Amino acid sequence: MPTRRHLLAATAGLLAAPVPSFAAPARVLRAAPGTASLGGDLPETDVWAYDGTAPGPVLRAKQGGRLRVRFENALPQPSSVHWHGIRIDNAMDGVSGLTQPPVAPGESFDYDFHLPDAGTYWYHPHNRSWEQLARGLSGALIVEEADPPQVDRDLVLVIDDWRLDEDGRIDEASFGAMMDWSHAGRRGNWPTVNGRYRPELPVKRNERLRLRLINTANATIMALSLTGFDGRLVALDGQPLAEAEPITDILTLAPAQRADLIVDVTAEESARLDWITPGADPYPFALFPVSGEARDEPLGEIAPLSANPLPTKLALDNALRARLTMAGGAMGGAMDAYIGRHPMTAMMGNGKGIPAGTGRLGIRDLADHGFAWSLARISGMPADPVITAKRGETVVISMPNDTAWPHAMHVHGHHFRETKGGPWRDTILIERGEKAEIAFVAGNSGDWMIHCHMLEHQAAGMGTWFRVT
Ligand SMILES: [Cu+2]
Repeated sequence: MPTRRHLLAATAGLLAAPVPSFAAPARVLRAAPGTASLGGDLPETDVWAYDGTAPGPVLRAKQGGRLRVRFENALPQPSSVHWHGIRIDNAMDGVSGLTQPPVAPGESFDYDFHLPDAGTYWYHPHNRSWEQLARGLSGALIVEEADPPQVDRDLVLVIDDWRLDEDGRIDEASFGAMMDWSHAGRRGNWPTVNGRYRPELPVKRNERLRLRLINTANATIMALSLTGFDGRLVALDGQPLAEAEPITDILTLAPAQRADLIVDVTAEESARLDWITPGADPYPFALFPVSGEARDEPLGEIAPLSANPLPTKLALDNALRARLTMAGGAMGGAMDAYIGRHPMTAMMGNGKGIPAGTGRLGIRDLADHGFAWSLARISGMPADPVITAKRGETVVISMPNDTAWPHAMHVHGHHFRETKGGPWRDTILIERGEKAEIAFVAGNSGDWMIHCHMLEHQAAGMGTWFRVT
């Protein structure tokens, strides 16, 4: 029987020993109702925030290291945190109802995962995402290279659009509106960069910047244009491009997509980031007033970033193949589908009740239950995975978009490329009537979602899952 003296001695010994690194305390990330200054002439807006800010804090970690975060839920709803784009342990993917139970109000969950890839990622809730993101919950996750490119400053630009009512409050009346769910999703009327309407971000002439653009909007496809900068596009969705490419006149970012640019400030007075909409003048998202000079001449050539250790050998000939046809939505013609029977389906739909074990339903019946879209003729999460792959196996998924709307399809835990070539991505925009065929190597074992990142589309049925064994 140990005595009190023994215990004291043992404790003293522990305190004297060096603290092992795995015992380092996790960073706390607390989601709670709060307020935010969204800029312009708005009064403070009631939002839901991580650590009191919307967007949440920029989390930074080193490639090859671990991220340990204790998520505390002080929201009035269950929630969970998804680490978008990270090739992650499945148990840490943060999908409520699939990889973990939702974290109840007042509860917490410890996330602890390895970071294999450098790049620009982000985090957001994966329970009632369509409401929780629209209320302000999202933030940037930056994984730093061991050999970062030479820049003067690294600027994270979280691009969002809020839907506010006439009093400048978050428009709650339209949460769950079928008009959004079956059309383009919830589009906003208050564009912000880093949570502020048209912020002014001072720069110096000939300053070299790394710009990390992240589209955290619920549903808006951002067509962006930069003026007064000269540089290169170096990464998409966190993954370095093989070559540093010229920046196109319009840079399109679908919801959840990211772009890393390395640019030199060439403007004399002010550079800008504009939002381009057809038939309208460019709309300034952010202004970059120039004061002073970083150097006489811009720095030289911009080199590509070092590649991440992705599994890039795609065995297309022996691949496991699946077809996920997108159907439904307004103006999409007739659709019929089975309602999925996975427990998560209940969290996706608008809560009007899911009939158990339903047969095939027409679009009117689907709409009655909060569904408007299907993948492979199922609305919501199927009871069984759509694909079961062995770890290391190449998977090819063909995704024809048979709807009248574009969709931004996101694969969890994996980066993929189109079989016709192109960059590695974790989210791909597929226009109406188009078809994408993507390929990736099945990575970590577990259950992974594939869904539209237009969050109203996901909620209204455009989400499914696959298993890696
Ligand atoms: Cu969609």
